[in-house]
Amino acid sequence: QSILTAKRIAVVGLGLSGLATVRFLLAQGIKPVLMDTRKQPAGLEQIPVEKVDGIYLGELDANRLAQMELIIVSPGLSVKHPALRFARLQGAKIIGDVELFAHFNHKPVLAITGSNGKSTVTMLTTAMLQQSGIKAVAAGNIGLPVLEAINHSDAEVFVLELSSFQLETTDSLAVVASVNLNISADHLDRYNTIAEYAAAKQRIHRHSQLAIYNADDRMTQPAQSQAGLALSLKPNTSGYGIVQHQQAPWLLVEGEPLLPVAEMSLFGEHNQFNALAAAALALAAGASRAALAATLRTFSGLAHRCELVTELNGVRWVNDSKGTNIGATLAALAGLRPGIRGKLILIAGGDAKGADVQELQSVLQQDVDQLITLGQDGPAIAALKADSVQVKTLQQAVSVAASMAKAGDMVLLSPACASLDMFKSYVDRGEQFARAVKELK
Ligand code: UMA
Ligand code: ADP
Repeated sequence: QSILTAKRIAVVGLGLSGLATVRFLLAQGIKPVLMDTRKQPAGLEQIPVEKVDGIYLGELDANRLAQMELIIVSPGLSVKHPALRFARLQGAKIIGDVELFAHFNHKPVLAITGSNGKSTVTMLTTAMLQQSGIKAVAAGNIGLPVLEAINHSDAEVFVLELSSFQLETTDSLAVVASVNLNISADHLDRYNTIAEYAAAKQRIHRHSQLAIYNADDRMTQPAQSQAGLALSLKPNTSGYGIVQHQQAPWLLVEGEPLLPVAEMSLFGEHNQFNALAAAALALAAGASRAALAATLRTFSGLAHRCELVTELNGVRWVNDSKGTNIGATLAALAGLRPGIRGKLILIAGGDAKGADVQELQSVLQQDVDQLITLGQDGPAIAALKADSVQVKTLQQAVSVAASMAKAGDMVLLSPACASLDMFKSYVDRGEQFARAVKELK
């Protein structure tokens, strides 16, 4: 019985995933009602108006929504929206695009969530499978909507990056293996408590043949007794970790040394953990060990994640614009600090999304030599460290940093905050940073 036999189907939210959902429904011969709370969502002109059952923009009409039997809601919109709550009470079923994907997909799926490291693990896993000759397609929160990916007819495995928002509206996604990498405070503007946020992420393990979790982070553990694999960089018995082998630390995978850590192109301890997670996922979907090692030797990471922009007069400028929450910035500092001879100058601030910035205090004291802040929550972060400098623009932050830095120092943009108070996206913020740095020459 197809979920799409529902009468009166609405798509709420017309961003990337909403538009892909509309195209998918049209191809199934469905005529959906479309809504978006924005007056002018960007992709509106792509919709064939005559093929849909009306487009309603602006404040959601609760009565109209309550007439629907099935509502496919975008991740950017909270299901706690009063109009959606009302519709549910009136009997509407509310799902997300990933749930619809789950109903129509027949290929193996690997699923990745966590507060930090999702995109890195998603791309690493995809690359390991491809290196093994398996056609893997990465989709979901990474950027390609799942209902667009489903059209890749030659895909053999889907590697899905899933946010807590996507998981909230997903019930029946069956996966070959799932991983929940870590939980740290994020998106507390959409969740009342960290427990509520963690519970959304835990849903990834619900129909998983292999639930992979972080042994050092209890909130990632699958709820019931389920085929689980615990990852840890500390000594453990899972067969995954770091071992001393031939007088050097090696990645241990399925109980056998795989590769010396020093031969990985990614740096930082958090990336050793990401490598173990990707290895476990890729093996579950049929990758070869040789391909795992080959990928880890060459994969040097994604843009805007601890990415070296340039080295100028002995000063390294590093773009970690994707450090959009406190956990990410803490990981970046822990990973980078040991490799810095001189001072670490940190540029941070933006929209903290309701997080308690106090959690940065001890690291700001111990690992950061000079702090420059900007954005909406810049003042709260600046207050955590003596002699910090507050600026208005990223360009100012770069020139202040340049005036302080000497050979051997590193300037790191890792905001611990979202970018939306000042930029279009974290990509925009990272690109503006790189441009300002290059103009220093
Ligand atoms: N919006 C409205 N009204 C609406 C619908 C959306 O104001 O009716 C706003 C949202 O609050 C948000 C923006 O529009 O600010 C986009 O929301 P959306 O749900 O339309 O997003 P999409 O364009 O469909 O993109 C989504 C994911 N975005 C979000 O979850 C916010 C993308 O993840 C994902 O790549 C894409 O689907 C494809 O699957 C981005 C993201 O920021 C990278 N994710 C968050 C994160 O990683 O922290 C969760
Ligand atoms: P996500 O897709 O979950 O936002 P990314 O792979 O894009 O994660 O990495 C974003 C940032 O998070 C990185 O620049 C790094 O600072 C931090 N990070 C990456 N992996 C981990 C990890 N396993 N644990 C903690 N922090 C991490």
